[in-house]
Amino acid sequence: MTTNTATDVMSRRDAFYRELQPHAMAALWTRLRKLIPSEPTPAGEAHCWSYGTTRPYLMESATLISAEEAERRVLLMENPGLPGSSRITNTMYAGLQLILPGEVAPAHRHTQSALRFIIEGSGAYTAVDGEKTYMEPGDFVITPAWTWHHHGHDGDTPMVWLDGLDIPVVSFFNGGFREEFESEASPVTRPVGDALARYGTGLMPVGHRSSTMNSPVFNYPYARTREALFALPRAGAPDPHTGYLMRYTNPVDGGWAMPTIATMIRLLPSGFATLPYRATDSTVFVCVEGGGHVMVSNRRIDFAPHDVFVVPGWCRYTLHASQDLVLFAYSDRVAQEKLGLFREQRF
Ligand code: GTQ
Repeated sequence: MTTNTATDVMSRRDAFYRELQPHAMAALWTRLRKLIPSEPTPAGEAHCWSYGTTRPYLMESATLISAEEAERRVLLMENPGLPGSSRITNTMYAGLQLILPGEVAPAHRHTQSALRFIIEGSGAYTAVDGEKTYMEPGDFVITPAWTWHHHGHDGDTPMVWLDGLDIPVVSFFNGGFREEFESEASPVTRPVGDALARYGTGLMPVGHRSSTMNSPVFNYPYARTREALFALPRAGAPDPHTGYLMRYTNPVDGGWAMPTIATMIRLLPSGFATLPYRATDSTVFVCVEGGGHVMVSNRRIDFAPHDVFVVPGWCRYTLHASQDLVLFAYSDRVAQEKLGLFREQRF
C-alpha cells in the first residue's frame, strides 16, 4: 500500500514545518518568494498633508505645551499606510516643529541625522556643534548625527520648519543613542556665518580635512538656491522626467550633503509636466513655491506652498506645475546608492 498520495505529502510537510519551529528553524521554500521578491511592493501610501490642515493643530499645540517641556514641540506626519510606525516613508521620519519667540528647545544629541527645511517665520536659530544659524523660509539646514544642537527664537512671530530624520534607518541597525546636554543651550564657539564663509562660497581652507561624512556647510540659504534654480531655464530645456533637479552637495567631496538622507530641490516651469518616472527611494516632497499636482498611479494629489506630500518607492508618478513650481525633496537615495540598491525607471 502506497503512502505517497499528494495529501499525504502535504500533511507530512506541514508536520515537518511544525517540528522545525521549536528549533528556531524554517524551510526557505515556504518563504522564498516573499523574502526575495521580483520587485518592490510600494511601502505606505501616497499622501499629502496640506498646511491649511496642519498649521492650526500646530498652533493649538502651543497652547498645550511649551517647547521646553516638550523638548521638541513637533507634530509628526505618519504615513496612513504605515499606522503606528511614526514613519512618513519606510525609511524616513517627518515632523513639523513650532517654536515661539523667546522659547528654547533644549540641547541634546543623537545618532539620528536631522535636516530642517524652513516653512515660515524668521528670527529663530538652530545651534549645531558650536555654531548658530538663523533660518529663513526655504533654507535647508543640517544637524549631523551626534552633534549637540538646540533651537531658539529671537524674533517675534511663530516659526515652523519641517524636520526630516533617518530614524527608521538607525532603528533598523539598532544604532540609536541619545544624550541631553547639562544645560538648556550648548556652547556657541564660532560666529554666525562661519561655516558658509569657509566652505559655502566655492572656497575651502587649504589643508581642510573632513572629520564627518556631512557637508561642513550646514545652512544652504534659499536666496542662493533660488537664484541658481531660476538661472537654469536660460541654459536649456528641463529634463523630461525630473525637471530642473539639483542636489545639495558636500563641497569636500562633491557627494550628497548628508550620509543617509539625500536632499534635492527642483524647478518645474509653469505648465510643465514630467514624463512618468519611478525609483526605489520613497520620497518626501515639500512645495516651496508655486503649485501643481502629482499623479501617483491614477490618484491625483493637488498641492500648494508649505504642503508636504509623499510618494512611496517604485510607484510611477508624474509632476505637474500650474505655476513656476519649486519642490524640495528628501529620501534614502544616498544610502541606497552606497549599498548598490538604487534603481530608477523612466517611461
Ligand atoms: O530637533 O532634534 O522632529 O531630536 C524629532 C527628534 C526633531 C530635533 C524631531 C528630534 C528633533
